[in-house]
Amino acid sequence: MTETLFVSDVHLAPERPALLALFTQFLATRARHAAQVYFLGDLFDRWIGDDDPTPDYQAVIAQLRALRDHGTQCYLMSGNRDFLLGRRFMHAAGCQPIPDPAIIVVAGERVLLSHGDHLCTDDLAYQRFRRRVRHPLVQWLFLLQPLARRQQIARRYRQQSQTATARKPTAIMDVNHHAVVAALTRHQSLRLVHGHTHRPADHQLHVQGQSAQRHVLAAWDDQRGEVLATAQGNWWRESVDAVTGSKSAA
Ligand code: LP5
Ligand code: MN
Repeated sequence: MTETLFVSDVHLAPERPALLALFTQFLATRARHAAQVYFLGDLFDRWIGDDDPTPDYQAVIAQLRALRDHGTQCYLMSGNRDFLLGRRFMHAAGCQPIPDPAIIVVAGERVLLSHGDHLCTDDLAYQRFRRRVRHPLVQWLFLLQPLARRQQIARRYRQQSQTATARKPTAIMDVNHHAVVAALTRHQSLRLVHGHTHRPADHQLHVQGQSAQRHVLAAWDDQRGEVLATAQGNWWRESVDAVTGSKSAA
């Protein structure tokens, strides 16, 4: 049976050893039984450039590479915290980069993949911030800075973001329904898989008179992660934890 897994918002960071261990275990065990794994953004809590020599990051790169060498194809989309993942990382980790959004065909069905942040169109302050940091010139200037300076800026952005999100109404930090319907319509798809909002759920909706699904992936924490899995047209969620894994229907 050919299985495809979807993972998002792991938020790996050197200061989170338990999470690194959980993810390492996932790559070495469950992920190896899948034909493909799609990482849909924010695999890292922050990414300041592929030249970062942090040993924990180098270990993750080696583990991703080992998964690929074992025969599992890894596809990687970047998110709002790790959008600076570049070609050097992808090559070293044996991951194939995919754009946001991306269309894949699974069991004959067109499935739309996205991190999800660009669908949060009601969060105007974030969309302004996003346009600024995604500008190639801004990124080029950032990458010219020494590593220590980049660490400092990234930490400051994360702090600013935590302060800003604590103050924002929760409704504006979710995806906008019209943006979701427009994206599915544009890409002629009836199934969307995304992360970012940290509100795991399986939503039913209607797109041009047809029934559609929106699967929201969960963020990982130190004790537990979650993957969405599909095989032969069936979709389900699996828990990833340090002791055992359990299944529930999507
Ligand atoms: O990720 P999450 O869920 O916490 O919040 C997001 C939005 N926040 C972000 C910011 C990231 O967390 C920080 C990314 C660090 C990346 C490291 C590389 C640095 C590269 C630099 C440039 C090339 O994406 C948050 C959304 C939320 O999702 C829900 O959708 O609301 O958006 C914000 O919080 C943005 C604020 O609304 C506006 C922020 C203004 C920041 C001003 C920065 C000043 C600091 C100056 C430092 C030099
Ligand atoms: Mn995100």
